[in-house]
Amino acid sequence: MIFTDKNISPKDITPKNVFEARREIIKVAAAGSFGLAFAPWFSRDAFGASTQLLSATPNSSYGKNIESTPYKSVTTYNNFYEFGTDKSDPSTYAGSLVTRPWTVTVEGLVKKPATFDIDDLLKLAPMEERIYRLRCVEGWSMVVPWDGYSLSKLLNKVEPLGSAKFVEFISLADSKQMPGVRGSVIDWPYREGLRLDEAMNPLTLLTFGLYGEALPKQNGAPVRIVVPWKYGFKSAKSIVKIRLTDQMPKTSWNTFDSHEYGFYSNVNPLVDHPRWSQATERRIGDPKGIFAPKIKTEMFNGYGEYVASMYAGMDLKKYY
Ligand SMILES: Nc1nc2c(c(=O)[nH]1)N[C@H]1C(S)=C(S)[C@@H](COP(=O)(O)O)O[C@H]1N2
Ligand SMILES: [Mo]
Repeated sequence: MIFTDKNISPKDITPKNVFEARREIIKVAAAGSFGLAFAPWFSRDAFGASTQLLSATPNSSYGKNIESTPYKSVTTYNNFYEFGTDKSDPSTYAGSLVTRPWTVTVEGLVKKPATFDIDDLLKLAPMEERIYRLRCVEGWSMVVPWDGYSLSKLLNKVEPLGSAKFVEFISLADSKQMPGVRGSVIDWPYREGLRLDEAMNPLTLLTFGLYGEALPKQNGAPVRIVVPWKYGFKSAKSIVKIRLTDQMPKTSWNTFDSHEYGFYSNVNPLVDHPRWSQATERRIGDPKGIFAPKIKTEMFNGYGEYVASMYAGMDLKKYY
């Protein structure tokens, strides 16, 4: 079925319907190719989102039988401190973010450092859609169909040197576009990091979209990282630089308070945040709101079978 903005409104339909309908649109618009497809007749106003559709092949290897969080919640309940600290600030203010032209520089301990134009980066590898849980350190979670490809595909292109041990991610910090950067909540630019093996793990997704369309600005357009077994703050948004290093990078949250935010920050119900428990979580977008049943948080956010071996022998209470 194909519909236009004339006969549908996001308020009338369930997110699942939107998802399925979009799949149909994507199939028609992209006819099996990967990369970007434009459907100019499909108004962005219909869903309050961009018209830039991504043709992504579903990869269900890492997420089965989980209901995605409604699109509206995913795009209106956000953490993106460059646009303010309230959950509604990013969707209210991120409109000022300019996402074209945009480049991502990959540098440091690599054989072939390079700067990629975002539209080339989109086409570097086939786009996949993976339904991942994202667990925020604050105690809420969501389930999102993310569109992208494994970060390893990009890292392999630049050929990491044997001396590279860590990967640093640096977000844009432009106070002209990002009102939050004028304040000093955290140390800008937003910086995150992973060990090289974590960055190369196939689960780590270089992410360009969600629900089959280019990332809304509030979710980190035009490109972000998604690391599903770690607390959400490890998944840096709107990145402009990726740097391979031999030293553990200083990250924004670890610099803010190293007792509260460790470098690893693997989701772990057994290691509490100094100020609150991490044993349970609340799924955002649940129609029962604050009365929704608490969900038990899983070790590695439920991705242990793919990632636990990377931490064999490590004391995860010490390396939180
Ligand atoms: N640049 C940047 N990236 C960021 C953040 C941020 O404030 N700035 N917040 C992080 C946090 S705490 C979370 S939980 C996720 C939220 O992603 P979402 O808004 O797409 O759900 O983004 C992470 N990436
Ligand atoms: Mo978070």
